[in-house]
Amino acid sequence: MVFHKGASLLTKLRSRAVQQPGLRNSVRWFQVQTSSEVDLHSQLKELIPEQQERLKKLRSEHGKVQLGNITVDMVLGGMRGMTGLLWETSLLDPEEGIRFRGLSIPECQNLLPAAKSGGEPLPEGLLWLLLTGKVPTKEQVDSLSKELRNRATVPDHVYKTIDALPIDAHPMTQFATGVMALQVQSEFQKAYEKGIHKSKYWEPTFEDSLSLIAQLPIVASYVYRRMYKNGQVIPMDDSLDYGGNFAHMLGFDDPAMQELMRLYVTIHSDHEGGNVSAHTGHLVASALSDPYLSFAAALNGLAGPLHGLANQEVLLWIKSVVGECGENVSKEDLQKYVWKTLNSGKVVPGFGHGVLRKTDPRYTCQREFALKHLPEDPLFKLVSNLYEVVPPILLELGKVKNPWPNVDAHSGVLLNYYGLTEARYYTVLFGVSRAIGICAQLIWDRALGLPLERPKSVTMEWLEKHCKK
Ligand code: NMX
Ligand code: MLT
Repeated sequence: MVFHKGASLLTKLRSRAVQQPGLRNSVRWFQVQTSSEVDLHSQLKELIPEQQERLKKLRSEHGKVQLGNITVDMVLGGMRGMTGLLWETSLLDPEEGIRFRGLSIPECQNLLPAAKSGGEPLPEGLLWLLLTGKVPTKEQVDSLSKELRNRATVPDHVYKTIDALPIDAHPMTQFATGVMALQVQSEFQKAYEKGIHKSKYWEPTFEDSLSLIAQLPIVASYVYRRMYKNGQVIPMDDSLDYGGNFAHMLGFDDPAMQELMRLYVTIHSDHEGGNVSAHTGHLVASALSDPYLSFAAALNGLAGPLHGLANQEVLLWIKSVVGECGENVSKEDLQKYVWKTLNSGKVVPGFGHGVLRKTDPRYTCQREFALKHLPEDPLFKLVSNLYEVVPPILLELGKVKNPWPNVDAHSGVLLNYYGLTEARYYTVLFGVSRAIGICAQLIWDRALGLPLERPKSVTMEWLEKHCKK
């Protein structure tokens, strides 16, 4: 049975695209599959030559067009606002939030195939969309689910490598170590050692990427079960899709938790190219490091508290609020707690963003999920109160560019509600999800022959002299 909720939305989008040329560009890639005959690999093979031509034309016709000025502030300020990367799979608008190949999160929820009627999108469908720019049919998604299950065998040495770490090593350390151990199976590395022609790089990159994506939930759930469930591992269920299986292997069989996992993986998958994890993956891969090496590097960036670890920090912070003020904390006491955090030189986790200037739509869709499934949960109510209390305080500080909540402000209370209470583990879930975006772009990096990334750096002395001229 095919669950395509979005037929009418699709018609609306198409007619809007015809009326508005700007929108037409943003949905340039957007198509719905009409046939399920071709597999993902064959589709990519078909798409690559036309995209290579497109890039060639862009370069030859517009290579010298300026995209803005680089200021000293940008160089000293973490390159904020500096356009410097090509990233095809998604684009972030500061006001609207993320679009995956032109589709917003609500559009993905409407258009991508689901496990059940009216349900959350299947992450495999998003992977297909990111790779091809086309909304897949349910049959195509099912066949990709099956392919991922077929690739989901983790070599024994990976478990042994993880087991060599202390049991209380941070879950992200255990997870990234597991990914490094997976690297020994890299097809790209083998092909490179044999002297593969550069025009073929994308093929072993595709192989490695799919195997990596397939095996990550197994490694991740191994870490979880090792740390928190006495090492009792749960095998994969062949009747389940990617997100459902991940929840199952972690030990959660509530259908609502499986739906949450599908949504979670989908919305955390990609956030254009400049965020720390995506950028790191892209940078490392630009040296022709294989997908395992590149993704392990990305994970190490994700493990930082200003990036992916913020989801852990948020739940720990919320629990510290409850510890000090109780579950039914008043807004006045919440305000005091926020000020106490700020006055002790810490950030309020889950608020602010390097690009976004409005509430993150990934926060909004998690809020909608909570309103539907857990409206009475005390921690959800606390998160809702924080939405009112924190932004005015951050604005009062006078330096915060975006006082609104980001994706991490909400994810923890949803997971906690379904029993996944171990906050230190949360960034691993983000990591499994982020592989989908990073690997999809990485395949295109190789297909388009993108070069080694090597920006110029300067010293303070150089800047001082330059500015005096
Ligand atoms: N709480 C307190 N101070 C903040 C916050 C916050 N939530 N957000 C920004 N600021 C401060 C920031 O530390 C900086 O202070 P200073 O000049 O003293 O160094 C000042 O405001 C200006 O920063 P912005 O330009 O607004 O933000 P920037 O682009 O540098 O950083 C974040 C973006 C996301 C790192 C920052 O907002 C932050 O630290 N947020 C809390 C951590 C968080 O939620 N991270 C997750 C981001 C999403 N993700 O998943 O990766
Ligand atoms: C992400 O999802 O990567 C974060 O929101 C951080 C970012 O986009 O910079």
